[in-house]
Amino acid sequence: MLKLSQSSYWQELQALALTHGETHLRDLFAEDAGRFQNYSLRVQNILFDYSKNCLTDEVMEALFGLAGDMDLQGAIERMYRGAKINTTEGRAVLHTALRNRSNAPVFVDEINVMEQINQELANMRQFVDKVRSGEWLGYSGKRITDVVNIGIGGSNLGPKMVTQALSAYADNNIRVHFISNVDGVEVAEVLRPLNPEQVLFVVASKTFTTSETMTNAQTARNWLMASAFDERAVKNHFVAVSTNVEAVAEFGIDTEHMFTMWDWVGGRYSIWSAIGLPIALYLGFDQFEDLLTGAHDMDRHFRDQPMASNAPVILALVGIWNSLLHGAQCQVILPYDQPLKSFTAYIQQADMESNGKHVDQTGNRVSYPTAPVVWGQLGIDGQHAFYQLLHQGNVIVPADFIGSVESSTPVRGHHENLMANFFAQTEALMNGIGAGQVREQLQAQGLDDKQIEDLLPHKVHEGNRPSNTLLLDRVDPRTLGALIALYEHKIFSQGVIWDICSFDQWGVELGKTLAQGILAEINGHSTNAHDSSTNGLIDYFKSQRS
Ligand code: G6Q
Repeated sequence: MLKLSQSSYWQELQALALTHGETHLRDLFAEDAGRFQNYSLRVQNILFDYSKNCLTDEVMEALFGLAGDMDLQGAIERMYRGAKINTTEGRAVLHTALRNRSNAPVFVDEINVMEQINQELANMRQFVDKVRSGEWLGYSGKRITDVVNIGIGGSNLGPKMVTQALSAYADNNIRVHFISNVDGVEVAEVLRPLNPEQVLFVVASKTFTTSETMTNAQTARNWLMASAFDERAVKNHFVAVSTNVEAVAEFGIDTEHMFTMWDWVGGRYSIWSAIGLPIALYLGFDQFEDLLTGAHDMDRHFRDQPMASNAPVILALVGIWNSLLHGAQCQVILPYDQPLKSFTAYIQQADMESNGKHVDQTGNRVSYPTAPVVWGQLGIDGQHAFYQLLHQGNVIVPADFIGSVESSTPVRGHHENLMANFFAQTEALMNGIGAGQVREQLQAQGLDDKQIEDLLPHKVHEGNRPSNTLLLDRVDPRTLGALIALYEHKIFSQGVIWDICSFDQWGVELGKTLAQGILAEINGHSTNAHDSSTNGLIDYFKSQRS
């Protein structure tokens, strides 16, 4: 396989980026009445419009050529077939198998993992049905009303995002809560209003060593004991999701009440495993399966569609093109759908933890930007905050706009208002407002020539700011599954093209290790083993505590 810099398409794209430096999106739309049709496609209840990016057929051809040179198709096959593509950890990467509704065998080290996956799904269903039907009881014989997930990062963001996104599909049988922060404020806030007799804790940690999660789990256990005064109550109120049987048993959770995952499930891709248990408890297992089905539909699309009609591949290539053309190192994700309020945070982890790497697969420093800084929040709130920079700032930030044709909770007049803003923003970013138009507006307001010339540069919007639009039929389990998988495969495709290992996270591990050492110093003797700033800060913190 070629190195990226050896690909003639990569060189061609760099040349095209120079040629297109002056091209305005407005002109591309004026030249081609079919631009929307040509640069949009519909996949699994999602309309994907990428026409508001400064692309031409020539650029697209070169991008597809680049993906070919980097053997994207081969890499897709290797992932789906269970090859150990997480090279620095020697692991397969099989979130696609977790939602493989076709049940076609997938082998890792000659073992068909579909058997283990199906067994675990069956365990989950049985447990979920017991809890939701009221058969599973708390220590005092009362049914479970509240599930509290204790986990962080990949063991928190997904279940939290999905349960928020699909709350319209919940039957209020069970409420869900999330504790991730080791800041005691969170555990106190979540637990204070709850009744320990009716709470089920899901301690979610692949390693079962993450200090934030273990600290919170221990506090939750103490909280339960303060009510139950009986160690046996742990059995009724704690289940675990982990790969670490010994640590789960040591914590005191009955390993019969442990759900497993495997080393080929990365934390940020684990929502499809038993890490998704809070989703299933909240919505019921059938709806969790719909989520899996939606993702599987997207998996089939990604594996089978030619590049020219392959949504995740195109989304990835558009991102790469924008980083070349505009030097864009940011990507803003703007949902116009209240249920998707945590979607950006979820994709932020998936993207930045996967592709935030500066060396290629062989360990050499790369000469091109890799993962962008992914940020954003609900678009409608952002409009009244940071959109100023998107429209007129001195930096180009490619934007993904995500909205729905139907609201999951229709309230008369609201959705139309929301979506009017949605369409207006992508148009404004693309078109801008030229000097001529601004001058006319100011003249119509009766300003004199001097006033107009003074104001003009401030009111001109250059436009030509790229965006993608993803218009869902509605946020439902199946469509949400497909949307998440779309982004997962985008991230994968970019990682392959940038020739980086997308599935390790050594930067996360570093923080975990360092904090452990410092915690010992906070609780015991300072070692002064750090730089003067870190030593000084630790000493100051200790000396100022009452
Ligand atoms: C995800 C990351 C990270 C991880 C958390 C929690 O890909 O590795 O976000 O999920 O650090 O780890 P545990 O599940 O092991 O507690």
